[in-house]
Amino acid sequence: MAFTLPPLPYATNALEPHISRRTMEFHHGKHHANYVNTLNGLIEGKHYEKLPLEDIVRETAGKPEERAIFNNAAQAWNHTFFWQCMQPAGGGEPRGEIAKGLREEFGSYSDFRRKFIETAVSRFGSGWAWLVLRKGKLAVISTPDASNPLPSGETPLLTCDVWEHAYYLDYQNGRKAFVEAFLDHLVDWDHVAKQLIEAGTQLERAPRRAGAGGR
Ligand code: MN3
Repeated sequence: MAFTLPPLPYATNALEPHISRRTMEFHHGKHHANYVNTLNGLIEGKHYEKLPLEDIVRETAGKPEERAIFNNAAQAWNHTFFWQCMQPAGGGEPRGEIAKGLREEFGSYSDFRRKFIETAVSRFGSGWAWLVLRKGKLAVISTPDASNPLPSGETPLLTCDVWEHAYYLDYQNGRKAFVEAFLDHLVDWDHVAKQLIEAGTQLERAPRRAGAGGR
């Protein structure tokens, strides 16, 4: 069974002015579609055809001979997840369990925001910035190229695509401005909270420390 390109969860112009219709048309309609189509060609006649996308990613990670399959499977997965991480008029400080978790792990929402932006901007070349659940705690990480947190057993909660194709038409070389717009205007925190619930993990409460946010 071949994989199909999932439709966007909103209209191509729904994220304007932060992400233009033109960017979405290329990013979803060309880049994401191409990863799905290429993957289908690469796995034709192989046992991977019977596996869910996540399992293909986990099984091919770190295997040089399966690199092309890994790259296209991971990129197909990453993009579907990325679209779900955004909504029109989203972003800003979340509420609920995730807000508490961010405060406990990073000190405050603005400390989390600073760390996410710094991590996304300092990723050299192409890749992804993530908020993940790692052993019951929130962590901000980045991954190169197609790589994602699935093979290491971390639970992806939020991601931002920092490949140039994600922002170049709208922000040119301004990756920081793009990531700021993503956090301030686009993040769907309900989606993030849902990942946390589906992981079935209660966030571990950090031990109380003197001086909140001290590292
Ligand atoms: Mn992309």
